[in-house]
Amino acid sequence: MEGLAKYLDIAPYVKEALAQGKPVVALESTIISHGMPYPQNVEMALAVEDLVRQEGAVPATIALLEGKIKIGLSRQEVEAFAKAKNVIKCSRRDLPVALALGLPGGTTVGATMIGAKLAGLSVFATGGIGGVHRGAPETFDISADLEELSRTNVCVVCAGAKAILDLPLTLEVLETKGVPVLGYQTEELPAFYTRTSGLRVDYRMDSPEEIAAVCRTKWDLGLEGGVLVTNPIPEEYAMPEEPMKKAIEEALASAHEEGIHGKESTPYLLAKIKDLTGGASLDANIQLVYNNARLASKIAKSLASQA
Ligand code: PSU
Ligand code: MN
Repeated sequence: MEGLAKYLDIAPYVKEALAQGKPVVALESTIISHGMPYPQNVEMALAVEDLVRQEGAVPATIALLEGKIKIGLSRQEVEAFAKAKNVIKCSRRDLPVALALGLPGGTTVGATMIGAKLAGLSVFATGGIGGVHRGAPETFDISADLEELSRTNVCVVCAGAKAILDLPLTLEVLETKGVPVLGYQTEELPAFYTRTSGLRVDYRMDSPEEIAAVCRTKWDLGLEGGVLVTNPIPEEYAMPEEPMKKAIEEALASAHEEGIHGKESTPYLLAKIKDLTGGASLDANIQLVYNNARLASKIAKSLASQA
């Protein structure tokens, strides 16, 4: 086998869906390996796939297994992956290493976009994208997710950038990189655990069809890069603002004290915030992923119907 085919393993059910022009929704795997503890991670990963199916689309969880970018994991693969201890968190720079050495890899938003594009999928649901970290003017910690959004043609549905980030700076970088930030039924950028941030999105969209039309138009024009859809967490699952702010501040302070940096930052902060909120932030995180998967399925259906 040569070239790309050597590294890409598309599950037969995904291939079939693509051949028949059915809507497919890509799902990431760093959220499984590094974003949530076991066993909630496996419960979330399987439930989100069921939700996509219920919406009439086909789910394709993407991860690196045995030297291949696997597009569409089986139930057994999801279960084994969720329990594995030696998984590498992979963004663009890690992909060639994990694949060449045959190491298991969780794909971040950025790396999942790469996998999705290679397989021909254009819609992807996650929790929250990475962005510009607080203190980035000194640390230069800006998520590779933003770079990927600027170059890879995938529609990413998220609940906003994670509230642990510097949201105004994240929006500035997205603007510079030409990534439209769309608010689903909102003018305000959602902040992951909460529905509000005090910041505006670029454009409000009221239907999945409008979002699909923006994606199609961007790509028809040959404008490279993604479209970012921000979908607020449902009211009933949103975290209260003030305690959340405090938990985030506290988590950031302990990350600083412990010298956490680079790719460890986001997993550390998510885990710390979970502990500080007595597990409530994890419940919110799971619910916002479900909400995003539902919307992504509708967008994928609209794109597929007009292909
Ligand atoms: N969304 C979640 N939980 C997560 C992530 C997203 O609800 O753990 C992951 C995604 O894989 C995203 C990564 O790409 O966090 C961002 O990591 P970093 O800040 O190091 O780029
Ligand atoms: Mn980073």
